[in-house]
Amino acid sequence: MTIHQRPERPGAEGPIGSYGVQQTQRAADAVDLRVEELTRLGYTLLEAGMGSADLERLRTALSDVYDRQAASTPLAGSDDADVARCLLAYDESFLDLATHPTLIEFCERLFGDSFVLLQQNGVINRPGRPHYQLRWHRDLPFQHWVASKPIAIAALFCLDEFNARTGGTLVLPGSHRHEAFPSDAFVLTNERPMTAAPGTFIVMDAMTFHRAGENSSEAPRRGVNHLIGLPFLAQQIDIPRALGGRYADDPFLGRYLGYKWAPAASVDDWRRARMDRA
Ligand SMILES: O=C(O)CCC(=O)C(=O)O
Repeated sequence: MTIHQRPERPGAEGPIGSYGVQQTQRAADAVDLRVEELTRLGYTLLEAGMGSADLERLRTALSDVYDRQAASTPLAGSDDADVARCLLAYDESFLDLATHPTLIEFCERLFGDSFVLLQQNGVINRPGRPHYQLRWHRDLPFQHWVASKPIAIAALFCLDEFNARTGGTLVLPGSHRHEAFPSDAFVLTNERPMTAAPGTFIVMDAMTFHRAGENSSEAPRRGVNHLIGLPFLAQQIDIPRALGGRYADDPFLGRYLGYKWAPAASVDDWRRARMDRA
């Protein structure tokens, strides 16, 4: 995306009338427009174009992973109830989702070559059930500062229909640009419920305040959230370790899954890796 110096002549830019405008952001294609929405509003939508059989496979896989995790650490009644973590370490279909070409193209446009998967969580929003994610938060929680450029995004993949009845995500537009959480009156006036079909990524700047909506439908509303950011940010769960070294040698996955950014084991290792690259 480029900032374009606007010519003085009025009307030279086409149908959008303006005056006194000397700089204009250019969106050369649909991906640029999505990036612009993300940076200005704090959120955008990406269609993954996934078929119903693939969506159903992912729903079943999410349920299986959650049951396996709940069997090893009881989750009912805890803050982590109805959250399944590090899905791709349990089922390869979630690695396919985390590397979906539409999502990766968007990340490349936004971040350039270097970005890392920091978390991949399944979120099960059940009807009438409390959920930790029903409260407003940033996906980089406890942070009260703003960056001039996005440093991380949340890409929440909708496995079910997201709308006001099913407990679709609510966002506060522009909140990634302000340090403090807004007033109650601002929240009540400006919260925006996301409507999205299954197979859509709801992409937010990780500093945009958001929450899951209350699910008043009869069925669970499921999603898979991906936190993806610049490599100076730390993974919540050590993904290379959870994968047992798998994909480390793949040029893209070695970076995206975090192998490349792990702290060097020693000064010698760090120097050797640097020399190998030169
Ligand atoms: O499920 C949702 O609508 C929001 C999920 C969420 O807030 C999160 O995973 O951080």
